[in-house]
Amino acid sequence: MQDTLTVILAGGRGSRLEPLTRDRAKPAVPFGGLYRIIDFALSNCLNSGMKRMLVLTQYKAQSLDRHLDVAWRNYFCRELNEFIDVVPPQQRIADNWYQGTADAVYQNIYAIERERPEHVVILAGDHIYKMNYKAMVEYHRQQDADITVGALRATVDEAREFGVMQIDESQQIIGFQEKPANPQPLPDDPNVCLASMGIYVFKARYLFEQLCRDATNEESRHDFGANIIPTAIGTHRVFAFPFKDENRDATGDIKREAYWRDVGTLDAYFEANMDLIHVDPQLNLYDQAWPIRGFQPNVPPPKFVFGSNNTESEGGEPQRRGEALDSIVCQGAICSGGSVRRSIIGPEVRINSFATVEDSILFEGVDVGRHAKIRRAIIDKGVCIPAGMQIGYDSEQDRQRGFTISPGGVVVIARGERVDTDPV
Ligand code: ADQ
Ligand code: ADP
Repeated sequence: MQDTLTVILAGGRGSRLEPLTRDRAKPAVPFGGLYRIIDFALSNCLNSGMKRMLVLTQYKAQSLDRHLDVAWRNYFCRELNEFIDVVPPQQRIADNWYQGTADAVYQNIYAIERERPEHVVILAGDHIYKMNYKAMVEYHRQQDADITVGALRATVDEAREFGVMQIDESQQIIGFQEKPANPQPLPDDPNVCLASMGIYVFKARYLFEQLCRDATNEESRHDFGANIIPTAIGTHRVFAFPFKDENRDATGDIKREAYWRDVGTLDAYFEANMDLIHVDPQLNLYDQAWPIRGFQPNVPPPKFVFGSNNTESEGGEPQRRGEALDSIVCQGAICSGGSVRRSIIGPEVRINSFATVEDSILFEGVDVGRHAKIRRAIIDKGVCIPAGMQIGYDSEQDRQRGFTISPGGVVVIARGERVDTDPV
């Protein structure tokens, strides 16, 4: 893969994930306790032997930047021509903010050309899936393709949010519409379309030519899905590569249903996290054959204690027990006399005596006070929940407190939000 350079688009705003994206880009949003969303694309790269990477950031990049630094830098050895370089917006050839995904790559064309790649892999940094990109690059070479587009099956409803393509019997793409109002289904199934995953392999020379041409086209939105791909259909060799899932079950077999998630909304994000705590989750994080790497903070192991200073009289209260069931609990967390069910507990969280946490996601450093009760909530980094407070039990009250409530009824408390004790 030495002649291949990978460009990861990590500038997406993720506005539908607000308030989790208030201070960070979507790829930097924590996932599954230990990970950030971008860790899936990066782990796929590492597992595929792709170790020459540019990460293009734009929107609120500091959190992402720090994460890449602490979690990823050490996997790359510059002396072996391996690197993960974060390219912040100020080093670019024009002053303006990126206009679209193709513009983001065009503005970094010198950084890409400098590496003299034969092929450029362009990935999105905000999807959760396991995939071997090496197979896609090999396919691209075999087909002598100018562009290869990652493709997955989507329902006609879902397809309105995607690029939709039509292929011939040799998998050459003969039609491509970006986010069509009436997606064209596959000939053999009226309910299913072939959707673009927004990941591409380009012949480098062809990419450079197209980006330069597109940059001077005033009609263009400078976007891969809207402009670059449709323009190439019919005149160049553009092929679809069917998504090849690397997600295995506990016995090591590839799962029957392919796993790929956008987690673009709070409810989709919540459900994808909750899947992880099922006995047999759709996404297997424990498969050594395709490891997903994240940031392992150097803090002590998680600890569960009955509750210190256990002298207070708590008449009529159930016994305090520090326990977690059907949950993921990260390093540095202490569950001291509180009870956790079906939840994801991030690093260095504190659950204090008599507190209960159910069906929730607690990010790093959240502190849950004594007797607090939390249900169906996502609580961002460092938020302190005062003693006795109930969250997720009365949505009107939660709204009045200034919390976000998703359409599916999940309460979301933003990073840095001060949660005051309710007035009596
Ligand atoms: P969208 O989902 O609309 O469509 P888009 O918003 O263009 O995706 O973002 C693609 C990727 O680029 C994301 O990873 C995002 O974070 C990143 N990004 C967006 N703007 C950026 C910028 N200015 N700078 C850096 N990074 C940026 C695309 C395709 C569809 C395809 C779907 C699949 O256009 O054809 O079906 O992805 O999700
Ligand atoms: P976020 O709210 O997304 O966690 P941060 O910038 O606080 O944003 O953290 C991003 C990443 O940087 C995380 O992996 C975090 O552990 C790490 N990090 C946070 N603070 C520091 C620090 N002082 N030094 C080094 N790394 C840090």
